[in-house]
Amino acid sequence: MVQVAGNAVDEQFDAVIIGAGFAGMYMLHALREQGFSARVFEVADDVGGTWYWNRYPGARCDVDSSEYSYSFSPELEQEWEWTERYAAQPEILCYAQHVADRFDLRRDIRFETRVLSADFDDATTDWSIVTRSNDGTEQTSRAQFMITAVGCLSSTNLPQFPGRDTFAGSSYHTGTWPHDGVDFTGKRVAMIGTGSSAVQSIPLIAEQAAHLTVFQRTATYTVPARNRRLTAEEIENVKADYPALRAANRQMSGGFGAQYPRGDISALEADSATRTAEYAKRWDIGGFTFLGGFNDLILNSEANETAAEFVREQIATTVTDPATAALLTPTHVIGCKRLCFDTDYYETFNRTNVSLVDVSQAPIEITETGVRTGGVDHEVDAIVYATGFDAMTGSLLKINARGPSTSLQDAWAAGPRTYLGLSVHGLPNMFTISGPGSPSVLTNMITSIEQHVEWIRDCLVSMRAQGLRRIEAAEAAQEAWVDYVNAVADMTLFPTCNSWYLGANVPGKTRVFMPLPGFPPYAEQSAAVAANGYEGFTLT
Ligand code: NA7
Repeated sequence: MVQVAGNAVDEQFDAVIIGAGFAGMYMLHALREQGFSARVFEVADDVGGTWYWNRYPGARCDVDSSEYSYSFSPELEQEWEWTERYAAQPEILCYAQHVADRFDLRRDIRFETRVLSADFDDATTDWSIVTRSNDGTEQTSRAQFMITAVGCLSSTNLPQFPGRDTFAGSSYHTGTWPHDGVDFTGKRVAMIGTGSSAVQSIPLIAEQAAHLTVFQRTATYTVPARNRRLTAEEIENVKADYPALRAANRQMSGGFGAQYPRGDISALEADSATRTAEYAKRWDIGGFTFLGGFNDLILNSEANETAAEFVREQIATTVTDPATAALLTPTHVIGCKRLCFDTDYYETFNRTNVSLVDVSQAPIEITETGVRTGGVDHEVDAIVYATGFDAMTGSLLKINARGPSTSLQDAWAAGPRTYLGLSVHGLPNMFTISGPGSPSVLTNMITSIEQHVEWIRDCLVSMRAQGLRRIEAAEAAQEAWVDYVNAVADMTLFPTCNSWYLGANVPGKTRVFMPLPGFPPYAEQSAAVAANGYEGFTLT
């Protein structure tokens, strides 16, 4: 027990890190390498973050496995062997566990421990962080810095459907799936939602269940994932020059995908036959590259419409029942909600044990026996909520962080405001890895995580070298940054539909476009801020 400024505290660190997913693990490693003491708090009983929680059938990354991995250790890159083009959840979790063991991270991670509140003490320039472990122990830790690594999609969104708690069968959320799996054999299953989690799990649940009823509010665009086993030659080629692949990816807007060709003309410059051939080629490659054929698909609605129309044609030719095909056909801008990748999603609606119900005009009610919508009762044995997350801000706000004169809740009452997506005015010595206002979810998350972790590490090293104790984003710099993020987002088609990027999926959440499009300019800007003596921050 240590006594600090009259408060009984259990532990004192240079930094407390919240979350032991990919961000928290690398942050811990990077700080330890520089001789800082750090403690990680993690709610789960193991590392992995997103990949610990999302264990629903078919859960898989939508970035190629060779790219969705750490680049900080060449040895790690060489020793780990991915088996599939898009790694499935168990393999990614295994990778996270391997990293934890390889770098001996677990000894500084306190698992099954939730942060209840965090208060910054301006007199000592320390955060005082109260945690509660699953065994009920409450503890206060103090640390000069608090670094959040809570993930962008970690706070589940479970809509308050009337009657939700009266359902007599089993209920699941894709984001908190049971660890020993669920057997739907012989069961009637309701699936609410048609985002990525639903698109990945629907084909597999349909194979098992007696009947699957999908409740759709908005039709989704999905492109074939074309997942497959990697060949020994592909693995060897990547490993032969990993640094080149990483460097090329850091020049890509999303921090990944350099291995696939990109188009550098407008979709409107190509004639119709050329455009269709380009989309067909990319449909066959599968994945995000579908939107990479032309340079304006996410900038120009007319150009975008040509890609959207191509997908609509695929739906029409794949789904045999015309009414179901029509219902599955999206009308919004393609890509403004995160594009989904599937294995047999549209094909699944040709099965006789699958039905689709439109809930766009008739909200859902849950009854004791199932789902009621539009005056019709659908009796089921199990309900799967694939209703997504309170993205980007949900888990941050749960920390209950309070600065000397404001709380994070108050500072973000009208939506998240940050400087560089890394720091919030009013909350000194707090850093937010992949926070709102940074490229985060519009990129390969690991590319963005590494860039943020290294920036924060370098900042702490620089402060230590200069004997500085306190860093806070200046209000004017933050205001200018928020304006900049909005201006960049407004140049794109991203803000045009009701996506979780905007917070539109959570009733009552303020609508603000949260991520910043474009990794390379962001990496340059944040490096320039550091090079200019942490311009826009007040250091004391
Ligand atoms: P998403 O993409 O947010 O999808 C959630 C789905 O749930 C989506 O189809 C929503 O319809 C639907 N939803 C949400 N609330 C309701 C209500 N109240 N009624 C009916 N339907 C509802 O979450 P995912 O878990 O699939 O994917 C999240 C990210 O994880 C994904 O983008 C990848 O990056 C990985 P809506 O479209 O809002 O009308």
